[in-house]
Amino acid sequence: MRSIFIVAALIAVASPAAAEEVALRAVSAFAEGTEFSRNFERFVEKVNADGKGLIKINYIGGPRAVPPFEVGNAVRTRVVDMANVTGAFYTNLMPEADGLKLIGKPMSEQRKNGTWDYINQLHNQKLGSQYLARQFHNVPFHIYLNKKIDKIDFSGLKIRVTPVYRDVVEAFGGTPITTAPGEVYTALERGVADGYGWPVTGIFDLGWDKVTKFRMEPPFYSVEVNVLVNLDAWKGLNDAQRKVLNDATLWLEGLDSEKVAAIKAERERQAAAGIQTLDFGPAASKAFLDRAYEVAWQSVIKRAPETGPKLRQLAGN
Ligand code: 173
Repeated sequence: MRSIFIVAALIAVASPAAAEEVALRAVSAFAEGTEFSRNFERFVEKVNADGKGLIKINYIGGPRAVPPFEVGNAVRTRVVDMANVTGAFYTNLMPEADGLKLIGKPMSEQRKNGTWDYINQLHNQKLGSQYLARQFHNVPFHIYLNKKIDKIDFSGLKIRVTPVYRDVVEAFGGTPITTAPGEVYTALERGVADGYGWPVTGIFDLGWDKVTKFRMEPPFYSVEVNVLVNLDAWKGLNDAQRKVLNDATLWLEGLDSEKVAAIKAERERQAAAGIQTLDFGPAASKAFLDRAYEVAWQSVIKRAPETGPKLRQLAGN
């Protein structure tokens, strides 16, 4: 018994740095190793390398740990300290989060012009969290379909959605069905859904190319996948620990520049896999985009009448 105390005392004396290293538990709302977790996983590696002795992220993993639509609440209640999650998955706690997809300016600009600051305040207040990073501002969404349409009209079609696509699918006559990404394959395979919303990238990760016939043009909105840190956890860090996270954040946001080539490659890969594009020309595309932005802003402003207009003003569209 006595020897245990002696050993413990020796360890404490021998490695003071270890005692100061803070460990944060992190999850991703997207499956491990897939498109929208991968850059976050690179961020975790970087923080753990750069922050040695100061800060460490223990990455628990993807939706098997916490279901996607519960990740926001898990950060709020500090079930986890950090999460990689899209605002679309926590609109129940923060309706403004549905407006983040409508903000497509690079983060370097958003950090200068007050946009990041305002969105961070909203996260502080409503989600008890720090809005550390936002990724994929330059990656758009699409509607993918298994039934051919001859104009942009989803009448009679059941389309898998999250809050990202709900309003636009309804505005064009479709029937929205909400599911987590993990249920998309089965919904398509069984014909429960005739199509789905998803970014331009990532459909190969879970084998959806095998159950997808068409990708509709135009691309719309901006993907937003955020790194959130529970606010108490954030406040508990010292300056050096925060600097490791802030520096890694700027690096993570810079990875968006890789997406230009990735999107081009992905479109080619989809074509090679036999996925046909449905393109109704510039006039129909413009009408679709105008309506897509308008119905989405109206929906945000309706549910967040105090803050929604300010968000729209910052988005500038
Ligand atoms: O389609 C979705 O599940 C969704 O809303 C989303 C958001 C960001 C990245 C990928 C998917």
